[in-house]
Amino acid sequence: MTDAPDRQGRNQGGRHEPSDAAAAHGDAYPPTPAMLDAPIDPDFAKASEERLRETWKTPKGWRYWSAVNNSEVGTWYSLTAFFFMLCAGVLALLIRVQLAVPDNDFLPADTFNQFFTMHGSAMMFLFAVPMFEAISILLLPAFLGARDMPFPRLSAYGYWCFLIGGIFVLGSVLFGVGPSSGWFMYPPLATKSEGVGADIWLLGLSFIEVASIAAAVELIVGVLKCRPPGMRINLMPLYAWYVLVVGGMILFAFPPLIAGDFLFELERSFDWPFFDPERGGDPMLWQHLFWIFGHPEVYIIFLPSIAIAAMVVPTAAQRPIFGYSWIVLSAVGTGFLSFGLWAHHMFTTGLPALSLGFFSAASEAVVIPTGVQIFAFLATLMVGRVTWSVPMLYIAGSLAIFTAGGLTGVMLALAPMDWQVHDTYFIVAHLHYTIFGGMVFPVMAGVYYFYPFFTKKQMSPRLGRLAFWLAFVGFNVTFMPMHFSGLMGMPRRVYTYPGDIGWDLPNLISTVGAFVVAAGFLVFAWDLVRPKGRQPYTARNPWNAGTLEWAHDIPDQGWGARSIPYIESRYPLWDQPKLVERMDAGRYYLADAAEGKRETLVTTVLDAVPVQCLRVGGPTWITHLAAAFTGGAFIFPTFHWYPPAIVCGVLAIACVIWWLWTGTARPPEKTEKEIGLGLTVPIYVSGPAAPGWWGMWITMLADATAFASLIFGFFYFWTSSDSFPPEGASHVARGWVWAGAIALTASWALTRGARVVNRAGRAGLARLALAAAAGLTAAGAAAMLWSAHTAGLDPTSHVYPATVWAVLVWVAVHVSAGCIMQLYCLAGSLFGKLTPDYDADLWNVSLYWNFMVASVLVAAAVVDLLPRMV
Ligand code: HEM
Ligand SMILES: [Cu+2]
Repeated sequence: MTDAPDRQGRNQGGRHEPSDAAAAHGDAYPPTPAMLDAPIDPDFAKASEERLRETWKTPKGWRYWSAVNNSEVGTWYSLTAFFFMLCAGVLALLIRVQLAVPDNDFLPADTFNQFFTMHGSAMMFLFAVPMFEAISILLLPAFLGARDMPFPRLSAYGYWCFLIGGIFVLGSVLFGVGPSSGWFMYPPLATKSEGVGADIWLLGLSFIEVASIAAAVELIVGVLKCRPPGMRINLMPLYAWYVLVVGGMILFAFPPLIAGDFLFELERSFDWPFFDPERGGDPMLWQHLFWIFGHPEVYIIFLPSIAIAAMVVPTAAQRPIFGYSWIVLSAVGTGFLSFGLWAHHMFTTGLPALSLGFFSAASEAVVIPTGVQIFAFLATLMVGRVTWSVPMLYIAGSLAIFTAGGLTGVMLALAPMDWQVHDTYFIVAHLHYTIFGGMVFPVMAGVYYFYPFFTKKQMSPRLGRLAFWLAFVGFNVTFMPMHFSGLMGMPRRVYTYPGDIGWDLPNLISTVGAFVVAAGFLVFAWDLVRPKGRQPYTARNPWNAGTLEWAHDIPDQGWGARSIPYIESRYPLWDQPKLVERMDAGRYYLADAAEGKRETLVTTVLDAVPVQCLRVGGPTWITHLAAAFTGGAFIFPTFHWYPPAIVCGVLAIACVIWWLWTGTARPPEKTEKEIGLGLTVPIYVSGPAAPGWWGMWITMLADATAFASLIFGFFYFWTSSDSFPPEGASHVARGWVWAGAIALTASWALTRGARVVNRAGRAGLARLALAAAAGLTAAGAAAMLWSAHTAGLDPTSHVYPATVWAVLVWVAVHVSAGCIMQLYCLAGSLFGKLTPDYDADLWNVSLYWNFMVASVLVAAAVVDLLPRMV
């Protein structure tokens, strides 16, 4: 079948690639067996090994915390996410204690509200999504034989943001000021709620979402640009495909929520009435924005676990996965479909019948790609010789639980069923069945499976089985009865209930079950952290897996792979017999660190032909500072302390500038470098071949999605309300809006022009263009804001002026960032960081401005033209 790994058709150069990339290497690429067997000088091999070790060594002592390498950051990240999960789990136990018996007064009502809100929010935002990113940061470079992620300092920054934000959000319940309106924060309950709880939720979680998006960008670029030579896109391990799909989903799912948070916080802090019906607002807009995020979120959580299963299953069956391309297609399909389902969370809000039908059908349809993936796994297991390892046990348990959750999901996707059980414990049962089956058990399987990879030690199979049975039985004892209490009418989010309506028994059983689950997690956690010092190192590839990560060194080395291999198969360890031996001998690429700089290989997107030797950042403290100040900029506004927030914001920007200036796109000491096997590649690349350019593109997709969500809000009000704009409302001053738009368009043209003339060697002209562009940007941003101010638009009076202001403020802030970038390039040109040959910064900044000019024009049209149309 077409699915079999193709071992003949090596890199012929894809159509969309610089197809000459492979040809440019001539006879040197791909490597022939003769080249790979050529003798190497043992002294040189030893010396290069030493240099490599020195370059990649992890700092010792307190400097350890300045590390940025993916193995350190990934470990901290996953342990932190696991810790947050345990905290959220303790809250769940307290909830269950309160609900164990009727009329209980163990927790006061408000505390109970804070606990379930924090339980849900922490599980979703501090555990489920970050856990995927953490595990991926940890594993991805190993899957790809890369030395590190393409932007290691960005991962470190993301981690420190996550830690600060997580402690801040979770800590609020300790002081009794946590959010209490449920994990989806519906207005008007949440807009009107007293205290800082809702602000902590909005700002703290936005901060974490920004970090999540940063990690997603990095993971996507890692998959696209940092694969080993020869690993064409259809030879990638399935996990990498899932990273691509899930990363893409994060890019499109989180920004609507961030846009919603932005509007919500403007309402809470400054009384701009987006969700207040008395002044034209509409609480339903929040529900849409939340669930456009919230439903894909479910799949963002679930697909990575499928990805883990896709790595465990072939190993357990000892044969290649069945239906590779079908699995990839279904994963992509699930990703797309999941964006079309959000309204099934809103079946009871009085949507039109047609929408109900559409969203109901779409919700049923998503079963198909999900089913394809599960059947592909079952088929692989059926034709293979399955070894019942502990990871397989967890996978089997997860399939059973997930299927049960999927079945109740199919029931709920029918609107009439949903009307009956909406907001009851039936939903609580359903959501935990899907989440435990779709995330918790697969992650535990992954931990057992990959533990020998991380630590070179084994977890105990005996404890593993014990933990599994406790968690599995406890889980069903907890959540199965909730189906019945739900059908009996017990609403979710109630802190107590009377004793005479038959809810006591199922609730008591649930509480007992919850403690059994907790016991299972404790056994698991103990097995995870118990000292294993005296245990001997495991074998190198203890499960006899076929994928590249198991070629790792024992004991661990910071360099990841001694040399970066040439890959010809999906299961190189099974199909390329001499691979590991040659990797270890340093026969492949980048076996040396001659200049003592951390380097990894960049390849083309489709065919993985080497195109660049990328220098990546090493240990630093600047990321911690940047994260702390970013945290301040988000955290102070929760308490309405704006001056310190502004100071923190400015300092955060200063840190980021310093970090980019000193650590990225520095002109190298030589243009090209020999990377082994007779191959020479450039060290510095700008434009579409460079990872940084891809990083900018992908970031801007997320940013554009957030902007599109704001515009969606505008259209939503415009179409669903007849007082938008209200009669006799004043509009923005047309002349000023368009003057601003023209200035900003000119600024965009000048930035692009600067790139062209700089390339042509006319640096002076480029500087002039950049200086003029920066001036025009400032003027343009001011003109756009002025257009609303001078027309006397009062954002607190009605949702119409508020929405206009929100769009204009968004644009003004973004172009101001663009102004800083223009000045950054200008300074780069003046101080020799940016030259006609080394102009990556200017490429990235003009790419940013392409997006800016589009949003400026859309904004001008929307605020000026749309409202005057009848
Ligand atoms: C020992 C494990 C767990 C137990 C005993 C548990 C228990 C509960 C209970 C009883 C509720 C309903 C609270 C109420 O409506 O009053 C709830 C809600 C929720 N749980 Fe869990 N849970 C567990 C694990 C998880 C996990 C692993 C996740 C996700 C990764 C999760 C996500 C949620 C969410 C999103 C809600 C909804 C919160 C809200 O209504 O705002 N739970 N949980
Ligand atoms: Cu959904």
